[in-house]
Amino acid sequence: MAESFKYTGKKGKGGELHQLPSNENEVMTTAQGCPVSDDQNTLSAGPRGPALMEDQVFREKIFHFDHERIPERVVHARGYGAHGYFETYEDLSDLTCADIFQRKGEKTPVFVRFSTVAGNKGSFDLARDVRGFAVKFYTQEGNWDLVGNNIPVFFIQDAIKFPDLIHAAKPEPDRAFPQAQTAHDNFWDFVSLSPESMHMIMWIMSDRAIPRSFRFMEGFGVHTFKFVNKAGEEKFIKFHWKPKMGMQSVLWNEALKINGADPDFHRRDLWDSINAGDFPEWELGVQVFDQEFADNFEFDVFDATKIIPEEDVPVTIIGKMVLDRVVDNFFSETEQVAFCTQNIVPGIDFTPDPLLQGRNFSYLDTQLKRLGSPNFTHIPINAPKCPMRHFQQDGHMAMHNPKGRVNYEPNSWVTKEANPRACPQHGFKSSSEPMSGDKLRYRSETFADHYSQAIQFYESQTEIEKKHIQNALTFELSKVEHLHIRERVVSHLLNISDELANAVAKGLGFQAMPDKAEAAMTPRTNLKVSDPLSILKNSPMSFKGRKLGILCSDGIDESIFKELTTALKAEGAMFEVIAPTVNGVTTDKGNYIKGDQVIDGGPSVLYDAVAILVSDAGAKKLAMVPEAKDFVMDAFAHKKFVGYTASAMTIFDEVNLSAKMDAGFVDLAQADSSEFLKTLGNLRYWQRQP
Ligand code: HDE
Repeated sequence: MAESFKYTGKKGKGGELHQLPSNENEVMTTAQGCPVSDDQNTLSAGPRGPALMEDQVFREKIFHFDHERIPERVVHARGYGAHGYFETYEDLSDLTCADIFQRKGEKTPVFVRFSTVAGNKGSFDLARDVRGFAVKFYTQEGNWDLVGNNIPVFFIQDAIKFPDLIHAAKPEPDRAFPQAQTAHDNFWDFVSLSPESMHMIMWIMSDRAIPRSFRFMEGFGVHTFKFVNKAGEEKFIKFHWKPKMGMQSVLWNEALKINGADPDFHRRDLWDSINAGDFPEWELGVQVFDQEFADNFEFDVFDATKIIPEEDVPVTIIGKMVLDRVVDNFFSETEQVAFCTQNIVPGIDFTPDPLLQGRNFSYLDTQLKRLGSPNFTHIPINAPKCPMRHFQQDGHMAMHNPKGRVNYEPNSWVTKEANPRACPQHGFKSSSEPMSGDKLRYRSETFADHYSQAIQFYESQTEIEKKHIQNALTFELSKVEHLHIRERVVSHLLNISDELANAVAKGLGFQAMPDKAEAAMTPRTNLKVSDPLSILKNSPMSFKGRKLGILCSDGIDESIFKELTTALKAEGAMFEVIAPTVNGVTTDKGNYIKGDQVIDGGPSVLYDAVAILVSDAGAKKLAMVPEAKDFVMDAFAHKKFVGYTASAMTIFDEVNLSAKMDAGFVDLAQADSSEFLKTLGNLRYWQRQP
């Protein structure tokens, strides 16, 4: 900004300026660059007269504001993004010629957007829902978008059913509720009439659908893709993201309460951890298999309602992704980022999976609607970071057009600008596949097995996780008004597990069990249990990256507080001080500890575990505060570990917990902090049954 534009601090004619005069401020301008003298008072005819049309500053400001919104995404509207990099572990040139996988140790910039599916942009983070896990790799041979989810299968097998699925899942059209949840008639009506969704139903009724954080969830490319090497040799690929810190989910009752206490729980978690320098990491793994495996596998590898168990084809880790930078501006980056499944690069290719084929149309199409111009690739977050040379031109908001006289091909000009030419050696080539068949609307018979992998998923869970699936189904169906829909769902469950069907039928108070749904193919009951399908069988055993809520009062034991918080920091864990006032508390040594939350602002559902560090006098006061009592009772009910000192017993007495104290309660005056942290690594005291 030129020196002459420095703010002068003079009063505008119409009234007071709201900015403090300062030589530091740059002069505000209109979007056309014209310096503005007063942007708080409209030009008017006299101090109390009507506004004047002439006021171009007013008109420009309001005009722009009126046009601030763009259509939210038709699905995955609520999301949160971050920047980072992908590091290639090994040269994979024997498998693929994708440039990103050629050089060990190379780092490629990425942008990631996590999302929920059904809720609108302003909905809450802990909806029971699939999470989108979309990664844009800015490779040296173009942008590669791996637009995946945190669940490796999908509801439907053919993209033409997608509008029906989403209509059924979103709020019902007459009443416009419920928001961000599938617990209503239309959803369960649709899925119970689409048995292909039963495997996915097991996943979304499991704890995968209520992750503790984006940082603690897996991601999947879902479809089978292809890797192609320089020699044109192909392998089939399934992509997996494995969180370095392991998986973790919340309990359903916690989710309900978190949504009230902090609807931004997941986005805040990502923002906070990146800003704290605790950068989330995932490793990228691939399952690699060939045509022979595909021909002999029990299911069709192009059917997106099926997984390939890791026991059959192990996941080979090929690199890692680190998210190390939050966005500068949510709208410019997270909202405007445009993922397209069609964005692949030489060395990666599609397969005929009918869901993937349909997606390749939908994503490009939807970006035009959302971003308003075919030039959405000119928006910095979408622009490749490698050179681009083509003859596409003009259109709304074109930021760069081909230079010079030539904008067509073939041409015989020899200028540099006229030179981009398709290159058979280096350009993207679709892998060649023989095709034949009649033009018809097919659903392949190889897609007909709808229950076998649902059984495998259910049987692979621990008893605790099975119970959660039973409870989730009971909860969801209890919100369904029509008995015949509830019954139809249970009739499918009978094909998956009698135990599950009985538990849900009992939970719903059924008088009689419906008949088993007719299966297009007899379900296989011989699929082996697969441990990677369970979250709890793969627990991280560490408190790193997790958060302890420390409920404090004035007069607390400073040495215990210091020892505990030093150990937490050393572990790479976070903590917050929850105090009677946000100003904080004074310790027994007269020192001051800053508060992070007041008691009703920091309920225990926001933390992975809690500590109650109070003085005798503090405990007496807190025992009378309903929110402090909820803090302790919820922590207990949610099977959290509770660190405490003797004074806390006054609060435990008040909420009738003293007699129920179990090994999940750790006396911090007895155990040292490293022992407590080791215990916290178990994340929950599952043995505590209600
Ligand atoms: Fe999407 N999906 N989808 N989807 N999807 C969109 O594209 C669609 C599917 C996924 O953070 C939309 O830009 C169809 C599977 C993610 O910006 C839209 C079908 C998987 C995101 C669309 C599917 C996904 C989207 C809406 C059935 C996991 C958010 C806005 C064939 C592998 C990306 C947009 C972001 C978004 C269409 C099914 C993942 C309309 C037609 C399967 C993570 O184009």
